[in-house]
Amino acid sequence: MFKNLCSVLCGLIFTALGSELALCQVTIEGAYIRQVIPGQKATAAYLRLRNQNLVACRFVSVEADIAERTEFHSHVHVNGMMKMRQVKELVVPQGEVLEFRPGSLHLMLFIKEPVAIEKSSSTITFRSPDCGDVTQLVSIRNNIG
Ligand SMILES: [Cu+2]
Repeated sequence: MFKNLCSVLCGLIFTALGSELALCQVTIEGAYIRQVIPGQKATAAYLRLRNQNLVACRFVSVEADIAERTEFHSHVHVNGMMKMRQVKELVVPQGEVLEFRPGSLHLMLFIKEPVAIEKSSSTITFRSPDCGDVTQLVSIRNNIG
């Protein structure tokens, strides 16, 4: 219902102005970055990406303030072992939510030291050639499993 209304509204706005407005974009929900443990070079971030755009959105890269490099990672089982594997790009179908959570798909932040240990938050930016950039300030939390 909401999805349909959103599509109609966006359609009207696109037609009227020929440009993209703040409505019906991709949003980041429930995001947090796991606190960096001193001595470690990387940490993970978890969130939900909700696509309220009119089209499927393909994300080709992601960046974080506190990281030199940020990657999409998935967990896979190889010979009974849990391993992380880089995922080059992700697609969120129109109207759907992609979840990044512990033990599954996640963002891997290869951190800048000592910045990452001192800060309590970092911006995270997803880049999509179809849907533009999606940026949010995300807090860094401790004591999360
Ligand atoms: Cu990882």
